[in-house]
Amino acid sequence: MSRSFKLAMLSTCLLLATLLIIQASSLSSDAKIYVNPNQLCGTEYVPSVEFTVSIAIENVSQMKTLSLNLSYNPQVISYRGHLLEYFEDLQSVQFTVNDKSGFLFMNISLEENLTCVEATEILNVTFQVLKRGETFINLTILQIEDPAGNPLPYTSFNGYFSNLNPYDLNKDGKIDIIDVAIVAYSLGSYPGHDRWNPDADLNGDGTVDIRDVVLVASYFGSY
Ligand SMILES: [Ca+2]
Ligand SMILES: [Ca+2]
Repeated sequence: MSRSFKLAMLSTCLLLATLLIIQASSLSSDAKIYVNPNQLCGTEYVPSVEFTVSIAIENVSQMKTLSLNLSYNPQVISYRGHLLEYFEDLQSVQFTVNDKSGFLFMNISLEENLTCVEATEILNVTFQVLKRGETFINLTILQIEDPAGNPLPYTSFNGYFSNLNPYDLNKDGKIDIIDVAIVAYSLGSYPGHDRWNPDADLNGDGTVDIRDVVLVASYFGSY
């Protein structure tokens, strides 16, 4: 066997082994459960506005039961309602909301096992905005099992909500003298400078100068 033939054989084997590893890892990948959209940010979410997030699942095989906790900051948003209409044949449902503490708990058992690759919405939750602020919408999966009661591997992802004004630098829900002072403190600074604060560079030009102070001052008194 010539040397070049052996080398060609070796590289072919390596390539095949790599392909097998890639295939094996894609086959064994976890289910993905997440809050959708994962970020909701904007000053248009003023108090009393409602918004809905969904809990979606992808890439799951033979799911029989699912229980989860969704928690949020009840000072910022409030639970308004939920929809669980995707599963017409639920064997059992437990649903508890504690809007005072800021969490909801759901435990469902399906009549027919769920197998899906594409995103499937399980639950929609509607919240109402109470005030300016930010909150994680934390998703904790407590249990996801197949019909035999074996736990299924999964990865979960949280959501985040913020209606804070970008000029509200101390994130207290209003733009006042404190925010102006925060910008003024960084006056003359630039990346690497002792007093550099990227949030104070409101026009994003790489330095904090009088233009940034004028910008924050122009929003004085707003929310
Ligand atoms: Ca402020
Ligand atoms: Ca600037």
